[in-house]
Amino acid sequence: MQRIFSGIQPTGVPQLGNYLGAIRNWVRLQNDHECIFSLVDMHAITMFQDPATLREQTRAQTAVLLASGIDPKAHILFNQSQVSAHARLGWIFTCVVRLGWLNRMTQFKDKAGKDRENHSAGLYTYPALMAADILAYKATRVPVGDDQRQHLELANDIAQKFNHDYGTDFFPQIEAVIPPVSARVMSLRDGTKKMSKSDPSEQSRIEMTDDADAIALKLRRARTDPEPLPSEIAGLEGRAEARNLVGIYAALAGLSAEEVLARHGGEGFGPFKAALTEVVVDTVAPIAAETRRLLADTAHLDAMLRDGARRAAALADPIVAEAEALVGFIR
Ligand code: AQP
Repeated sequence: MQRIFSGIQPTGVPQLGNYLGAIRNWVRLQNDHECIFSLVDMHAITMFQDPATLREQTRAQTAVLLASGIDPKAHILFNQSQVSAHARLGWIFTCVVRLGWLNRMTQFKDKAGKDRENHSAGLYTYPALMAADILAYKATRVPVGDDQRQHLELANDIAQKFNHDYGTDFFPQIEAVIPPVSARVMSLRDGTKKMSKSDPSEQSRIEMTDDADAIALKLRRARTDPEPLPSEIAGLEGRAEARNLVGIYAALAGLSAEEVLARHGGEGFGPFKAALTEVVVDTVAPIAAETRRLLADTAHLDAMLRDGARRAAALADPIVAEAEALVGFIR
């Protein structure tokens, strides 16, 4: 059975893009893969996080993952900082990755913006730690949204350079598993920006803990253009917001964008948004309710993360110890 690793940053409440681009895929992959899922809190602090909020968000995300159908007994679910193998291999990879490679990463440019000098070195070297997250388990498949494609290509470059430098074939190549539809859900306020859990505007995203009223309000306020929906896919050209809402509907209803347009083409956004609200609420409301129930017992969530971390460490420690020996560290 192939081994999968994937992570999510506890930088806020998971949003619909995280769900459609990653979490939903994770749940399906559990059927025929050995899965390791992580709340990557070490990545989260590459941008400052208030400590109490970080703890709260780590638990909230754990609860959303469980409510979405992640099975922590058959698979592994843990928070990254509890398994030291990530930091150890992350450092080795920071020494393998080239500055020129990191300079090309568009996520750093997007997140740092013009104020590059004032961001943490961790935000810049983030892809080296991400490569370590995966390769500490020699995982070969990584389910992610389209925004992470470039980081996975870099992880393969790092693995290849490590193997070359140390004369080994120790680390395998990684394959990205990117969902065919809604690999990139866009902001409700700006169809050219991806939906993000740390976007300052809460109106820009559907959170996986939103209730039906909040979802309806956010979708009513979602930016659109004055034209009705087209009946053909070509009519979405240059209409980023319309394309995004159609894409969300399609992903949640299990339809293609063409099928959505065949049903709703010619409608104004008023009725379409009402239909979309129903589809979104059908998926999100039960997850939100179960999340609230799970969050009532934080001691249970913490114990579950500790158990996951113990099992993750049992897999990663021997692999990372072997990498350390290849590098020349005495043990
Ligand atoms: N808008 C999106 N559409 C599709 N997939 C998405 N993902 C994130 N946003 C979208 C996927 O969710 C997984 C976990 O993401 P992450 O938490 O590691 O970091 P991120 O990609 O930076 O997500 P956010 O929500 O934008 O977080 P912040 O605001 O903290 O930067 C990944 O597989 C990602 O592809």
